[in-house]
Amino acid sequence: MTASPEMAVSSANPSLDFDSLVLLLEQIFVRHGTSADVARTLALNCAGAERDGAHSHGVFRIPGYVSTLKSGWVNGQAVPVVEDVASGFVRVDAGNGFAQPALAAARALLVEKARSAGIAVLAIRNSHHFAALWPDVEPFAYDGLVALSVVNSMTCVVPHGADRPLFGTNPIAFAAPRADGEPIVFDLATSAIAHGDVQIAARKGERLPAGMGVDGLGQPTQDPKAILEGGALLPFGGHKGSALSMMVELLAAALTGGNFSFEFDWSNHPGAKTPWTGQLLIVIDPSKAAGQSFAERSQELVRQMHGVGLKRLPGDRRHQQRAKSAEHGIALDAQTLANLKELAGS
Ligand code: NDP
Ligand code: PYC
Repeated sequence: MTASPEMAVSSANPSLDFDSLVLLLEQIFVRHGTSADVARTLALNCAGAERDGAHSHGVFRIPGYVSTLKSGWVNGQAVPVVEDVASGFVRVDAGNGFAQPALAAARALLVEKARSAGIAVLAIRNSHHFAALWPDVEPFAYDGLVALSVVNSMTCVVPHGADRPLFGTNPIAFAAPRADGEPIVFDLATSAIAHGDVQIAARKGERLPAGMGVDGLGQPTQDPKAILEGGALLPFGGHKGSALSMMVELLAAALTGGNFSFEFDWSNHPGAKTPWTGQLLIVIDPSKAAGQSFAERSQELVRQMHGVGLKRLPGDRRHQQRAKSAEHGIALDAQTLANLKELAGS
């Protein structure tokens, strides 16, 4: 990485190439107390989200990472401890650090096990996940593997039929290879809307669509501020999304040894924003399956979906945005860029 952020910026219409944005974000993380390895992993994740237009988990999150590190809530220097516990099971204690470095530390062992046993589980605990989930699964599909991941977050979602929040926004991400084209990837919160998107709507002064959340009195509201200030979110799809959110709590917390979304208390750490929970990944080697290659079968499914009129697959928007960012740079508004540089001390 040789580019300096300044060199890549045009002040009239600021945009950065990917490497320059990664470098700038690494500087911010290191300046606020992470190790160089953790900084690199988080910077790649966050810059990748911004590049792909996944704005709710791109540079918008940087002030939250910084205030969390300053609060002492998370250990930015943590070194994950990887345990090989069974032929198809790997455990990682993230040491109150971030989940992505824990995944990076266990990845080679996880892939080795998935390729030999056909399937392998990675259970990460004592970890903080403040990012989009697709970056955790998509690389497996580029390697010809199928991957599923779940992570729980912080209490802000009312289970269907309940009257107070308990679940987190609890996303599920899935990635599968296909023969011609980008892997099939989806990544969705099990809440009707991600907490990050509620914050973005509140900042922009926009109202939300109906059915996303309730105010502090439990009444339906389309005002994002009412949801953020004492209100709560609803699961997507009523009882169905609620069941999936419950499953995420079980897999990401109960199965890993991590906290449920309601189990941690960050009130003594003002500025803390990163949920201290757990994450589960399941990786399958589809070459063990019967019949035609999995990638050919998934290509056939896509072909049939397009044949019945489907224009957009999950992931298509991100990949289109990724191509645009490669051509024109990653667009940032001038104030955002100035704020990032200030945080980087540059
Ligand atoms: P969206 O509702 O924006 O998108 C969900 C999925 O559906 C994406 O894969 C998206 O693909 C796809 N999609 C959206 N619209 C269409 C369409 N019209 N046709 C076909 N596919 C479509 O995501 P969410 O708001 O639910 O989640 C946003 C992010 O927040 C996720 O990355 C999630 O991981 C993250 N998150 C993280 C949490 C954490 O604890 N770390 C907690 C909660 C959320 P595409 O990307 O191509 O648009
Ligand atoms: O957007 O819901 C969210 C979220 C929670 C934790 C990180 N992102």
